[in-house]
Amino acid sequence: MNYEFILVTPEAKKHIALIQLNRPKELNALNLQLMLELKDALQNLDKNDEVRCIIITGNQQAFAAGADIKQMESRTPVDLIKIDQFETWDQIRKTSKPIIAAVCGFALGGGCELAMTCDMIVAGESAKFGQPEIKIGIMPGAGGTQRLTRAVGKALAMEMVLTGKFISAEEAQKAGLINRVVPDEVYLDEALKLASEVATMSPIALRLAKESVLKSFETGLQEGLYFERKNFYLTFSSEDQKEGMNAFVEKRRANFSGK
Ligand code: DAK
Repeated sequence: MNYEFILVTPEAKKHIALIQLNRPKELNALNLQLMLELKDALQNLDKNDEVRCIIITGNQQAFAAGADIKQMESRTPVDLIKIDQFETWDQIRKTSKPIIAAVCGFALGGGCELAMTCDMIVAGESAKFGQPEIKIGIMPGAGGTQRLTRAVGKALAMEMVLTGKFISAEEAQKAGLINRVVPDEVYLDEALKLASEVATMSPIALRLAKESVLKSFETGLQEGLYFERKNFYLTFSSEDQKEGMNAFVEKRRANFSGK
């Protein structure tokens, strides 16, 4: 697939792939084509054994200002059902490798939802997060009411969803929505640093650990603990478990092969 609206660097650094949303004039508004490209890129990177962590970013002005309003404006419910964008978003959510959103500028509506679909968020200090759909007569449709509420709690989520208010990177960090705030000039470098740390780990353990953390959003405690236990046992079937523990005993750095 040739990409028109994203730029993909499969090896931005060792074991780290970078996807840049690339519709700068439209503040990276997420049109259907862009989302299909993103899905395709993530599916390919997920299958690429060299890749252990993926970063999704935009530019200094915008991560993404939401779904493309101009493209959505004349849609009917039947159009929406036929297009079935949820299939695309679901596939993105199913990426098994860790994804870091490197956010600067606007992360609004679908842009905020996309960042929240990632596993960690690093933001430049000018980043603004919001779910302003209410201002255009709709409401969040790609997880905004659910993931935001789980991350920041009811009070702030309600205010953001019902008034469309934006929050700053600093507020987002205090509220638990994002991992760290850094100066704008280094937001991507910091995301790469975090990704580098992740990418030194066993890819199998990363996958099972990510799956287990995400499971906690969907289950009660007992079921979640049971799921975690199975994945924990499974890590012991990997060569990486032997290597990791051996390296500890031998007081050296582990070199994980992904087997
Ligand atoms: N869609 C289309 N174009 C957009 C856009 C958007 N979301 N956001 C910005 N643009 C375009 C502007 O139209 C403008 O284009 P020209 O007029 O120059 O051609 C250009 O980007 C620059 O924007 P502004 O001139 O407005 O720039 P400002 O700095 O003055 O304002 C802003 C920046 C981000 C505050 C403003 O552009 C803005 O309010 N944008 C809209 C934000 C918004 O309402 N976002 C939520 C959209 S609804 C679903 C999945 C996802 C969704 C729904 C369903 N399924 C899976 C079914 C998501 C829905 C949404 O995100």
